[in-house]
Amino acid sequence: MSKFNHGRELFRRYGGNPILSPERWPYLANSTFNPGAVRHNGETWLLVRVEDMRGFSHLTFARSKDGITNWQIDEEPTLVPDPVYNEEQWGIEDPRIVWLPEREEFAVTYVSFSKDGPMVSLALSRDLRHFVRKGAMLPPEDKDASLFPRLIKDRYVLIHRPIIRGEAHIWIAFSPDLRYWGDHKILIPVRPGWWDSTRVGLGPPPIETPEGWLIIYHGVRMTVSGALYRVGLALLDLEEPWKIIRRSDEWVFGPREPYERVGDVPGVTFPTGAVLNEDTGELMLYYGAADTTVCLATARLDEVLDYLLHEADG
Ligand code: BMA
Repeated sequence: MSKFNHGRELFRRYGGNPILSPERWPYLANSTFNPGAVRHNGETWLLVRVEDMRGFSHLTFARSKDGITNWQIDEEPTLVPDPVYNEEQWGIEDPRIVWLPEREEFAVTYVSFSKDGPMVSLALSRDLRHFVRKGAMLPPEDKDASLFPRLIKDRYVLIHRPIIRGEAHIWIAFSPDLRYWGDHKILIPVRPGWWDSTRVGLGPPPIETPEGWLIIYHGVRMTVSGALYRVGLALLDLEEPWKIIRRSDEWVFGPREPYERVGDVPGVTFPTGAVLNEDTGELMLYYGAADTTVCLATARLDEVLDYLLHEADG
C-alpha cells in the first residue's frame, strides 16, 4: 500500500492543456506530439513530432519564452526524412535532445522508421534548425534513445530500448566517440504482472540531481481495449549509471483527462522532454497525449526525489 497519494500529486497538469495541437499548426498536420525539449537563451525550444497525412512523421521547431504559451512554430517542417539515409524512409519520430557542453552542440536522438524496423539515429545541431546527421546508432528494432547530458568517466552514455526475443526492456550502452557502442546491459526491465509489464522505454533524457540521475520512463500494460502508457520513475548512480538506486513501484502519471483518453491512440501519456528550472526547482514535463497533442505537467524536483527516496517502495 502506497504511503504516497495523500491528496497530492507529484505531476500537476497545466490547466490550458493541450499546449500545442494540429488544429493550430501553421500547415496541415494529422497530429503534433512527443516533443524533445530544451531551455536555451531564455527560451524553451521544442522539436515536435508532426505526423503528415501520409502517416509519416517529421520534426518541427517551436519556441516560447515561458515554455507554456505564445509558441512560435516554424512555417515549414524543420527536419524531414532524408532519402540519403535509407532508414528514414517511413519517417522520423520522438526526438530526445541534450546539450553536450564539451562539443557545444545539441545531440538529437530520434527514431528513424526503416522498412526493416524502427532504429535510433543521431543528429547534431547548434540551433535545432540545422543538423548534421550521424546516421543510425544501433540495429533495429530500437526506440526511446537518449544520450546522457555529459560524459561519464570519459565515455558517452546512451539509454535505449531494443526489442529482443519480443522483450522490451530499457538498455544502457557506452561509447568513446558517439559511433561505436559497447558494454551493453539491461538497465530497467519490464515487470511481469505490473503496470509496466509489456514494455518500458525512456522518457526525457536523464536529469542530473544531487541524489542521482532521475529517469522518467513510460511503462505499458496491454488491456483488452489496447495499450495503456503510464509514467514511472527511477534513480541511477551518478558515476555508475548502470546501477539503479531506486525504482518507483507505482506509476506517477497516466491517462486521465479527455485529451489523454481520446485521440489517434487513446490511453497514452508519453513524456519525451523535460526542462528543469535550477532556480525554482520546478520541472516542466512535455508529453504527447493520445498520440495527438503536446501537453505539459509540472512537478517540484525536491518532491519527486523525496518520493523516490522515501516513499516509493522500490
Ligand atoms: C510507441 C511509440 C510512440 C507512441 C506510442 C503510443 O511505440 O511509437 O511514438 O507515442 O507507441 O502509440
